[in-house]
Amino acid sequence: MSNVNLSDRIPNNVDLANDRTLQRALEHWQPHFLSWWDEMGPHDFAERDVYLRTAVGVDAQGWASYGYVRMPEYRWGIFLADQVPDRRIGFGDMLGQPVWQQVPGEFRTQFRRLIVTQGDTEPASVEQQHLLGHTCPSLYDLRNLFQVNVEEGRHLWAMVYLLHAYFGRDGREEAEELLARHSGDIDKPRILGTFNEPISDWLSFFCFTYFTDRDGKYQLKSLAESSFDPLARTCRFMLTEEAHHMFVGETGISRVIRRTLEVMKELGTDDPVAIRRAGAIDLPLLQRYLNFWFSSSLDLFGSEISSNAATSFANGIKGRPDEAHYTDHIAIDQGFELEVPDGDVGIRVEQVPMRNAMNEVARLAYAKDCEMGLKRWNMMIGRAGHDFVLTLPAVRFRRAIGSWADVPTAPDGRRIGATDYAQGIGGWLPSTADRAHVQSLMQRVIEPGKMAGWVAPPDRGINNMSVAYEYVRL
Ligand code: BYC
Ligand code: FE
Ligand code: FE
Repeated sequence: MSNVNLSDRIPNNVDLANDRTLQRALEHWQPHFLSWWDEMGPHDFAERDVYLRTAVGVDAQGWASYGYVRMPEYRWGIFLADQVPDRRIGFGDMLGQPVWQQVPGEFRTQFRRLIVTQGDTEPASVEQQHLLGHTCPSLYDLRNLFQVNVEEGRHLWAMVYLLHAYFGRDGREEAEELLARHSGDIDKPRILGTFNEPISDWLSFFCFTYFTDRDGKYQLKSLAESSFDPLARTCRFMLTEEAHHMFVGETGISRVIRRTLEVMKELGTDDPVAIRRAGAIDLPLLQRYLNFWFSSSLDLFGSEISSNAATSFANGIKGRPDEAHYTDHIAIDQGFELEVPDGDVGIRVEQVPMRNAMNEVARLAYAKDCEMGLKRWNMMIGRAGHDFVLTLPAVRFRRAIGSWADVPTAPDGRRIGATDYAQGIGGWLPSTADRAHVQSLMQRVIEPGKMAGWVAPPDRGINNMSVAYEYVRL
């Protein structure tokens, strides 16, 4: 079951060869995917050999194989984590009943919407990163970008498989639409806000993989609890790939900080102007990038009070991340204390039925996870003898979705007047000058082992190879 035949036209562990109709439908979609990749995927590197890992099975030991691959020849396939025998519904009104191998008709619309929303983010991120290869700070980083890109492409395959296999004609139509919407397109944008933001520099890429891929982790954890077993199994396997994406973000930001600290030491100053002149990224600039990407990613969890979330939980469609960590999986007579805006400047606590607050429960678990990197980064800064502290803004800062949408708050969560907000926001988010500085650093470095001047080398290479390995043959 676990092993996958990579010579199949569509590698899979779902016995595709024995479902000719489904196989034909996916083989019909495959060339559409490939021409989308050709047009919207990494610009200009189609002919290059890239040292990539490819999924070859789904067991913990040997799921990945490493080797040189040209990206258009990457073996995108369909991999579901192994079925858990006698798996039972883990939450909601049907707790304890057997999970579903088919989508119950009454929940079809909700499932389709969730799968389409999830599926939409995957190709969106590839589109956002379309041009980054041209300005890579090293071959090591270039390879990591492409690894993330091919795996997001595979995540699209994961959702398209579900749409084709379980949603008939509308599923096939949705699969086409996943290739027709485009990030930032005025007429046909991607569904969720963050996935229409440009990622035109590598600092944004590191922030995106730290914050936005981590939203992916939490959403996938929620969907991995689903009673619709094929969805749960797909998401469980996707989570194993997601870990590397967040690694790229966390180590990327760490390396930026390490380099900045070196420059601060060499110059004997923390003056941003001097640091910029020396070709590095000052910590206040980094803070503004963190503010931007964290607040944008928080919106991806939806509204604090959501009847959609309550219905999904009640019906066993979408659980909480790490549902097993809770004791009460029905959550029918629990409440959640939510801080909401009150009048012009106040805040009051509102009692919300727990099920309606499930988006917020997931968001808070996510925010806590985001703190871990900041702790590590602040330790580095402290150890270098500086008292600068990076912080995450409050979860209600700069929100565009939910109870705090368009409510002016300072990064520390204080409510402020609209004028103060308008005056402050320029200093809380990356300014035009910040972006121009970062952009000016984006000079491509492609000599094996060499790094751009704004980022320190990684501690180690990929798959036990040295940092100086030729990760992409140009
Ligand atoms: N932008 O009751 P509400 C990843 C919509 S990232 C625009 O508040 P609900 C990845 C919402 O659709 C993980 N619209 O929320 C990372 C709804 O619209 P309708 C992606 C938004 O229903 C990096 C309305 O507002 N996975 O994998 O609980 C690289 C009110 O809905 C936004 C998922 O999102 C927004 N930010 O939905 C690559 C999981 N937020 O129906 C990949 C699947 C909400 O009224 N999706 N809306 O027209 C879901 O679970 C849910 O759709 C949401 C929240 C989490 C988005
Ligand atoms: Fe993904
Ligand atoms: Fe990801």
